[in-house]
Amino acid sequence: MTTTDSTAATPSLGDLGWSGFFQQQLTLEELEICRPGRVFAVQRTGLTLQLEGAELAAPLGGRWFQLPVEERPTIGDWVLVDIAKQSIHRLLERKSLLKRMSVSRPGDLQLIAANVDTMFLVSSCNEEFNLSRMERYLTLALDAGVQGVVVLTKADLTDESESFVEQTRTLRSDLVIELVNALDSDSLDGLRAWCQPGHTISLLGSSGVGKSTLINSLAGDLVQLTRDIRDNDSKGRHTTTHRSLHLIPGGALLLDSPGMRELAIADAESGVLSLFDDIEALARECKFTDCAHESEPGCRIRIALEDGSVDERRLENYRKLKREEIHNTETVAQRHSRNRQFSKRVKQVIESSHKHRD
Ligand SMILES: Nc1nc2c(ncn2[C@@H]2O[C@H](COP(=O)(O)OP(=O)(O)OP(=O)(O)O)[C@@H](O)[C@H]2O)c(=O)[nH]1
Ligand SMILES: [Mg+2]
Ligand SMILES: [Zn+2]
Repeated sequence: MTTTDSTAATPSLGDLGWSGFFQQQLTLEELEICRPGRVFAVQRTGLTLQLEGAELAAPLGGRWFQLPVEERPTIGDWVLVDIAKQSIHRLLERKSLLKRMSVSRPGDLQLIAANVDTMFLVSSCNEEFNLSRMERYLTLALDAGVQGVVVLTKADLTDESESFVEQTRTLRSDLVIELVNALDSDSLDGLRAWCQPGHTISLLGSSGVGKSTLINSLAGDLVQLTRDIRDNDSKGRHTTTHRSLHLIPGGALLLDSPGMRELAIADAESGVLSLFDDIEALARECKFTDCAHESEPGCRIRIALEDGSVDERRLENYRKLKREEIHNTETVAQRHSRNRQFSKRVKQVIESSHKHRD
């Protein structure tokens, strides 16, 4: 483990997002032997931790990789560092967790970020804009108890920016929407209101929408590489390749991530239920028990569709997300139960080998 003392102004634990929620998890013994550190970057076999007054490169030993994905540290997590042993003592309970189904490991979860307060869901006012995709991100945020804010970038490149705002508003009437030019710092005052000291904000969205550009403009500095301006709208190339956390002047912690191609929601039942609470309420009002709310004449949802109070695209996406959520919740539960059985079996084998030795 290597420690580098920060020469710049040293952030306090509070500046890094520490609060009573984490403090009260420490035992008396841990208070003596450990120091808290926040995960600022995750490498293949180690973590970059920010401690009060020091940065630390901490290796992740093999035992961590035997744990289920959810129990391994991810970016934004708080861990306790055993100072004498110079190793990670344990992971602290999270205030929030953003996760999705893994693209590379089917059936497995992938953690996006931990202890996030606000999600900036970044989308641009051009052909990238997609309401059904935005609903996926909002489901994720609602499920994790994270405040979602929609940031519409590239307002300077279209005459129709208000129409993008209006369309976004159909997702939920109480949605916070910010229309910006990510390159123009003056247009970001609405976003600055969210950038409170110690507040963690995860910027998520497709590649090329301007996440890193926003971070640079909010930080007032070039902290992240952005796509070459001449290459503004090319698809399929990711400029940001690793997740990283940035403490910006003014106090917030901004989390940059590579653009996501696919966002398959995981076991996010409460997220789906709250994003589509109006449709759920209509389903409960439907006079038919056992109604699939598809084509039955007199069905409450069908009536709402016909009188225009429910939008067809939105209803279709609700159905799709609900099916996906039910399927993935089962997959995740099955995997958990397999893991538990496996751990039990390993324990039994170890115990019986000890018995034979005794
Ligand atoms: N005119 C204009 N250009 C923008 C705006 N936002 C981003 N850009 C440009 O769009 C390109 C992509 O921006 P990035 O910040 O690299 O996008 P990103 O979301 O970080 O992309 P990945 O790192 O690949 O996920 C850059 O050339 C930016 O200068 C905007 O609001 N207006
Ligand atoms: Mg980027
Ligand atoms: Zn019905």
